[in-house]
Amino acid sequence: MKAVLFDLDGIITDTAGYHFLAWKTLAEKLGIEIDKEFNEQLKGVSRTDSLELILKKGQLKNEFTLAEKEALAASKNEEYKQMIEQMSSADILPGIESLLVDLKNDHRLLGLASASQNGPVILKKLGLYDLFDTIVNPAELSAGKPDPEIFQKAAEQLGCSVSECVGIEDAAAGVESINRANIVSIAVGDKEVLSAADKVVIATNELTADLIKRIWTECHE
Ligand code: G16
Ligand code: MG
Repeated sequence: MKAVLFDLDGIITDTAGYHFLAWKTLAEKLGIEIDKEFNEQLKGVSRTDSLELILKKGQLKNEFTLAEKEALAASKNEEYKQMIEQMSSADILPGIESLLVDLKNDHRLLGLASASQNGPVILKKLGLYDLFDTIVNPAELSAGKPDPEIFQKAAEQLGCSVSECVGIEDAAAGVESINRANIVSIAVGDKEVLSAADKVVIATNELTADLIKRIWTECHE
């Protein structure tokens, strides 16, 4: 195992709550109501695709031009950026900082495979930016998760083959993306929702360098 590829939201930090509040503000302005249950569909989904899902929910899918949709997505992002402004290392999910340090000390490469264009800013706020060897720019992808492209690209940017990597995700679409890239997948969350993963743990503090290496080895035996 040469590299570990991380999702951001739900694995390194919990930005889902901020995304939800920012989308809710926008949706309300459009007369659309969204709740936490609907928000589950937006996890791991790109900004543009999230807006499409919200407009579809309000039956407003064909009511806006491309330019108007871009303006709506930009206004959500402005609100979101204000919310993440106060993030700090206190917002790192349990066990993640020591995991990243352990993996680095063990000479493993670390990659970020997040759909978020705010990924680099958030890693800097958390004080984790320097630990990462590469960050995929989601704006350069032709397709988002569940397409395998983002995880394939992360491996490629690190100079690794997919068989040398493990991918870590909290969303079903993300696990599908890892699996379709032929990368060993570890998921954090609900065992039923994430059953497609090679291994599911309940919380981030269960992720250790030893566990990740063991799962990779088992999958390559
Ligand atoms: C995250 C979130 C999604 C969000 C997406 C794009 O994905 O889970 O809800 O829509 O990033 O974020 P932004 O608007 O900041 O570009 P991930 O892949 O980190 O779980
Ligand atoms: Mg996620």
